[in-house]
Amino acid sequence: VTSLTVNTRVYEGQKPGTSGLRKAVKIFQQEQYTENFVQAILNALGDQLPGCTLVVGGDGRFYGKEAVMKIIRIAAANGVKKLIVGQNGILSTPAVSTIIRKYKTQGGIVLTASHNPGGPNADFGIKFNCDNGGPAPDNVTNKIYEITKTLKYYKIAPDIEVDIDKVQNISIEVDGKPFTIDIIDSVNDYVDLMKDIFDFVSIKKLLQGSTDKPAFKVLINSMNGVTGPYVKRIFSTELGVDDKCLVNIKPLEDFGGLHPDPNLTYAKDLVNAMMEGPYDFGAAFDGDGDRNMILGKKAFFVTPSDSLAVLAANLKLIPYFQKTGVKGYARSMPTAAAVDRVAAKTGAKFFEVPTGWKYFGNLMDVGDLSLCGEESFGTGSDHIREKDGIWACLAWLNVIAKLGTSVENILLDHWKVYGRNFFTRYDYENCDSACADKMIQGIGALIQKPDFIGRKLQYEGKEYIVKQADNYSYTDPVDGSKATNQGLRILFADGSRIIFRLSGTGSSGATIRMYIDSYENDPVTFEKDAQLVLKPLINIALKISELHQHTGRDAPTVIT
Ligand code: VG1
Ligand code: CO
Repeated sequence: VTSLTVNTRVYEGQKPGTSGLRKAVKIFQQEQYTENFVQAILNALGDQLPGCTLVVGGDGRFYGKEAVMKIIRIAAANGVKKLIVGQNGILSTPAVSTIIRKYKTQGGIVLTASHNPGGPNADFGIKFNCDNGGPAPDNVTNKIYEITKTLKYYKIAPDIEVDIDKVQNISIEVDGKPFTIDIIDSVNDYVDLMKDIFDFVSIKKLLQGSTDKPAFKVLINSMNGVTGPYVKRIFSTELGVDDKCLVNIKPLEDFGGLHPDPNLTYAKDLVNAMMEGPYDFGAAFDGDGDRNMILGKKAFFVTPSDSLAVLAANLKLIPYFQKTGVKGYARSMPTAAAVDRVAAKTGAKFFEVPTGWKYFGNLMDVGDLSLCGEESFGTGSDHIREKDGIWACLAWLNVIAKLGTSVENILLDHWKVYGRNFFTRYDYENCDSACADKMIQGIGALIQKPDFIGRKLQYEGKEYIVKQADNYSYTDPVDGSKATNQGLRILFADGSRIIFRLSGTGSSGATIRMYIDSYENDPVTFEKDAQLVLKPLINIALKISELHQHTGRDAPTVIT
């Protein structure tokens, strides 16, 4: 086949956010909109583009297959040598990272808006991952964005037809040069990696039970997202779990109307089933499979920040880390500081980075970081360069198999040793952008006042003394790159924190995130409700931010 060069017009606003370009499907469907962004990604590859290999796949949401076909035709016309494409266009985000690393490709294109709803009236997204398997860092996404602002044409080979629902290897000639499309099974490489990392024999024993131990009952919910086929293969085929305990495991283009974000609000189904049912362990994953929520018996909730700390403290129970050793731990800035205490106690290296998985990559690449996480239900390790929902679930099961005790007891034991970081996040979704900006400016001005440091903030008899307040910025210790404007922080003398930032993953309006973190080491508090313990700080945060006055909101959309 031969390729064409097609004149195009510039679309504004093709600026990737925290994790790729996310917009309404309708926006991506505009003539040449998707083509432009894909061409910009390829142009940003520069010298690496001719003859390169890229991975392509996504979370199965609406418009995904169409986007895959566009990418195939555009990549072919741009001198890409080979594309590795997930069957049906399906690859979870962790699977893309796995495949990029395993086959040493120059990168991958992930078609997902992650936890955002899908369908013709919801969201779509395109994300580029680099040759280390991780989300493109700021310098790359900035370059892509700059290119979109002046793009004049894209190249395409419109006559390429291929059935991406069939595993097959196709070689054709494009403008006289060889071009290969390798449609692969979506789950094989990922499952192989998991079996290398974890002790499947012990996990299977735990889940099946034995003569002296009843089976440990799990309930896994894929929220109609991409993890379905992975869950089916790992939990049913490999570990022998009854299919009845694996729910919503068929990927649907609109996620069956669900908001595929595994938290207490949007994964209410799982929470209810855990409350009522006989299950010892529950897990849910987001649309593209990189997030996880872990619940114990009777829906005992493990906060992501605690999940990270518990895994950190028990990492050596997992075969992979017995081999590689534990190099260091990290968390994103708003994540509660529970893992910090594990790092301090074990003497491991510790890092705090801005929100977004791309900031962990360099530390992993130089061998300083083994395990990291975010409060937003993201947990992962240096086995790949993305957070990994199924990995986190298996890590928990591996730890439970070795400790031989319940999720709740693991947490209680952990708090006894380290104390407990109470944490909550309030999300105010879809606020008016101008109002949200004004609120952030207001807080920014307040915390800059010279007398703000040392100020005593009170609520119902509880008093917090401001120790430090700033707009968080980060310098990458590996390449020296700087990220500024990463969230407003108020740090108190007792270690408690209030943080405000605006989301970078929404597709309309502004989402305000308010994060509250407070440490307690008195065992009588450990089993208390976080909302109660944090009430004074929550109210202080609402008051000083004037959130209600700015947004008109009385209550958050989601509390986690
Ligand atoms: C959110 C989370 C962040 C996460 C990002 C991508 O970003 O807060 O921790 O890395 O989503 O997750 P923001 O900018 O909206 O706060 V995923 O699973 O949507 O790729
Ligand atoms: Co995700």
